[in-house]
Amino acid sequence: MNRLEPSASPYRDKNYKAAEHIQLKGTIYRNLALAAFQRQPQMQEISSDAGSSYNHHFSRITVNESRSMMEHNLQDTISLLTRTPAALNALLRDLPETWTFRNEGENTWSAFDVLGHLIHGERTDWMPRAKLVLEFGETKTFEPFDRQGYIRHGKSVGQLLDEFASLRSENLGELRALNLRQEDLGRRGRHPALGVVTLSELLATWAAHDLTHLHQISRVMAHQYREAVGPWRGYLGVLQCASNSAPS
Ligand code: NI
Repeated sequence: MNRLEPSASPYRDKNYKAAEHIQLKGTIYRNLALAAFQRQPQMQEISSDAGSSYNHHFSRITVNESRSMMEHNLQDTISLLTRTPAALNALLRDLPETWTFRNEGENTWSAFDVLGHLIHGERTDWMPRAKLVLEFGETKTFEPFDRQGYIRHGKSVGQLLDEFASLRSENLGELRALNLRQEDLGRRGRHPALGVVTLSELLATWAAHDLTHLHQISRVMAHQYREAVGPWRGYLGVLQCASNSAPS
């Protein structure tokens, strides 16, 4: 890897990055729950300022907040998932290949490779797994996801953007058609490496996975100008950032 980040970074180790990618899937739901808790300062004020007579009121708000958090999660997930193809399209279509086909060194991905990976996820990961959870629960283990499982030769960035947008639109149509209820989101499935996971966790991970790779694309593209920026390199966080998905 010809990365120019500080050499002591543990993220340079391929296995570490792979472990981190897997870990994301297990921790994202808990992180979302924590974020939801952190955006409840009003509740804490009500509780501490108004005294114990408001305890009942406080717990009622907590329950309501918890319910709306779950409902909003799915809506928020769909909102994000809907926008990713347009975001990538705006950034990458017709961009010079300097930006889209260069990577960070041997065995790393270009923006083009990331698009291929996202397409593969639409085909084999998210909705197929969601349907497996709903149909078989924990009794049927997900097929392992091949992170390199995409064919890139002979296609243009524009073709991959079109393919991704089309697949995402189909998948979101299927997701909406499922009319998932609260109890459905708690249904459990079995991941080949992580063990038992919920449908809610799977869907939240779908959205966070988009963001992970948007982050990665930004980093890979900025890497192309690591020398061109001269002394400003130290000011640019994206050139110091090493955390991202595993390339393998
Ligand atoms: Ni990924």
